Amino acid sequence: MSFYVTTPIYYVNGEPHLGHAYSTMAADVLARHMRQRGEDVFFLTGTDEFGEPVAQQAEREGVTPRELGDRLAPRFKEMAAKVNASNDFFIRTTDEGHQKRVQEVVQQVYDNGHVYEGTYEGWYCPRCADFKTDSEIAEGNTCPIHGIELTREQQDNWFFRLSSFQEPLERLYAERPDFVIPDFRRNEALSFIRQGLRDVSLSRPKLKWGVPVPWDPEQVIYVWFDALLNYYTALSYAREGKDLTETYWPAFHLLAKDILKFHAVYWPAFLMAAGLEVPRGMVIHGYLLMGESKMSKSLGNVLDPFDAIDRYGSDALRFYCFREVSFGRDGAVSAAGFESRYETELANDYGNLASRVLAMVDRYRDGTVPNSEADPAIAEDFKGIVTRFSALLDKTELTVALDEVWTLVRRLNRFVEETRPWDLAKDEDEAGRLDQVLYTLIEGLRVTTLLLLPYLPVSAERLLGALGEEDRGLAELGSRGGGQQIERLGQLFPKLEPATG
Ligand code: ME8
Repeated sequence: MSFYVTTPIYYVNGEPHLGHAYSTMAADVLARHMRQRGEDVFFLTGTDEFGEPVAQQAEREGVTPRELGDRLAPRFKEMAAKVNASNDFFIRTTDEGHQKRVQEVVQQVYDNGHVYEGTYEGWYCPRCADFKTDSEIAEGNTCPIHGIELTREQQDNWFFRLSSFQEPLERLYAERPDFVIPDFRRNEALSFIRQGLRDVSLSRPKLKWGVPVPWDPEQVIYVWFDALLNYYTALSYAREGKDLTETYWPAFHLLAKDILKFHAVYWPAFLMAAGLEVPRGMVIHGYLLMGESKMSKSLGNVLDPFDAIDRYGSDALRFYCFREVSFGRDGAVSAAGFESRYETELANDYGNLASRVLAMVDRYRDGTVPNSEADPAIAEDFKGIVTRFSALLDKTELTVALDEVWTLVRRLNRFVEETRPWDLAKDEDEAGRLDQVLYTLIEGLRVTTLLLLPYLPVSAERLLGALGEEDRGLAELGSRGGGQQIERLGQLFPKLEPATG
């Protein structure tokens, strides 16, 4: 089976921040987990470089949009590498291959009779590059997302007959109840559809920074259609001489609530209009907040992903974001909270457990894992964890799945305290019990670490190496016997002096 997962492509109108890193890390957790399950995975991320949001920023900075993109796209690429994303390709919408394919698909939509020429007048937000419907206008005639005043705009351009897809979209939502998850986001999208859909612009006349409309070079394709199409176009040119579309399409999309309408309404309609398969599904996550507001650099106390990773490593940041904020909901993050979870959970709960257990096997059994049976109580707590965990990640429950594993990590810590292997080691008669305890702990560590691998790719690799585990597939407790040689391990998460204070 193949699994194709995408992040939004980020506008090159500012430096990448933790919000962008969050989406990329989330998609990476899914990609890595699916690879462990033996799926043939393709993971895409990239940058959105056309349209008003970029053109206006370039104007403010006194550079061309192309220059702005050339400066910022590499920063987003660096961010992906920095958070240890295992993406298979990085798309830039300025790529030739993307533009060519966009024109082909848009031409197809035109040939299929879903495009006409007309005039549109309405309230417009240039930061969203979006005309707002009545229900999307906030108090004082402002944009609910950006808080800026909307402008009255009239445009003569090409229109996409979105209105004629109302019924097909309602049918899609009825047939595929998990097309948009979580449920409350699905309901939001569905009620937007049910309100009645108006046709939307497919092109822009004034703006020159975009992909030309194939049958009317005076116009450029509206940035949202060009951007959404990245998910489809990338497969056609990501590998030279090879079209991956057949292998991987349709995609599973990951995005935040700000761009729900484009993905859950416009995008499937546009694909239907082009005669292409609609996405496999999409998951909508919330915002990371600093205090009460959406994260932004100007607010200070920003948890900078680059700084945090330089100090604590990418695993720590990945872990913190998914553990702290219930995935799907908005949630606050802070530098202090990050440091505290690093200390209590990564360093103490997990890192100490690993080094203690390895040290005991080294000391009491010369580094060889004893052949034994798992302790029945622990076996009971671990029972079915792979199935439970996989089912949660199938629903992109990144936080609940992580919580499940963490409960087991804590259970193993309690097991050490309860069994006191250091006392058992003093008593010859307890040799069998000590074998069982050590075997159970090693198995527990192996099983939890395999599950944690997508969240903590660097440390999990180190630990699996020390455990002598070569396989990366998920495993239930007790599925491996003893006899293997382990190695001692230093601190997986060394203690650091807090940076805040
Ligand atoms: O909207 N919390 O690009 P964009 C969580 N180019 N996620 C956040 C976030 C926060 N505080 N801030 C940003 C665009 N994000 C278009 C997308 S896709 C075909 C085109 C993440 O640079 C989140 O994924 O404004 C959000 O949807 C995305 O960045 C918006 O990035």
